[in-house]
Amino acid sequence: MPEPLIKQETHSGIRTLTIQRPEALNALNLDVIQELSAAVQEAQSDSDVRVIILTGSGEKAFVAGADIKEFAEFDSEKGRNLADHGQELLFNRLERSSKPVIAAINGFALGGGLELALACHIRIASDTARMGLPEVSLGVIPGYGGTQRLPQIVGKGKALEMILTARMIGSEEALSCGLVNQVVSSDGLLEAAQKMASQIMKNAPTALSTAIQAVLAGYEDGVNGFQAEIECFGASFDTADFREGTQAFLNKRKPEFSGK
Ligand code: DAK
Repeated sequence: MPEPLIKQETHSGIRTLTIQRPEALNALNLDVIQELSAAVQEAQSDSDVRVIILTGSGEKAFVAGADIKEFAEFDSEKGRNLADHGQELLFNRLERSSKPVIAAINGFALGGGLELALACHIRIASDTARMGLPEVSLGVIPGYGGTQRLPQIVGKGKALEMILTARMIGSEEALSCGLVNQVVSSDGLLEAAQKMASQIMKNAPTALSTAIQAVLAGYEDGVNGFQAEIECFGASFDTADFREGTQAFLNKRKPEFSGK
């Protein structure tokens, strides 16, 4: 049996997915995209999983981009179809995950690798991480949502600077422009991601997923985010988690959320 491309580990409600192609700096080929998509789907339907952490194997790279050897042969039709398919299969699925997803960026996050991290809800980087969208240096543009999600996160000006210069930035610059939420030392990266996951997990699962949905609604074409928030807010009152959260507060005890 060949080694799986995605290692899956679960501890205390946290599912860690590790991309394992260290010989190619965890570059995203179609097999990785498919396996990772299946692993994300599995984590969604596993009731033991509350938060997902995504990282890369080895100390050098989170993901050094789409696999250049693989996409070097593509023509315009294949490129367009794969962008469409890949975005739906993995990147949109990650972003729309009802369970919070944290990217633990342990090294290079370039091109499709940075786009993968951008599709996660929270990014924590090691102080050695290097991030960028170098696609234009290869004669293409970001094709897994980078031209859309990067400006949403860092603003149009910084995003255009990063995309047009193809320059890699370090963790501190990434922190200062809001690309990452936190920077920690390499050896403390997973621990920091787990700590953030544990803090998130104290909260009601139904409220977490509804909050993600409401935030994303504001970025959807033709959707009024404020109206979506009103709907999501109203729906929260019908959950067992809402009843448990408020009762626990009133009875001065810790809530035990069922996720229902
Ligand atoms: N693809 C394939 N192999 C890669 C790779 C990549 N993106 N990045 C690194 N590798 C491989 C190297 O070829 C090398 O393999 P061997 O030669 O040992 O067999 C091994 O990983 C170690 O890399 P280096 O020897 O280069 O390591 P260094 O420390 O010297 O340099 C580096 C590290 C990250 C600076 C360098 O490896 C590098 O510049 N890598 C490429 C970065 C890059 O340009 N990434 C691609 C960005 S473009 C699409 C949608 C989206 C995209 C494409 C298509 N469709 C929908 C169709 C996205 C495109 C991109 O991501």
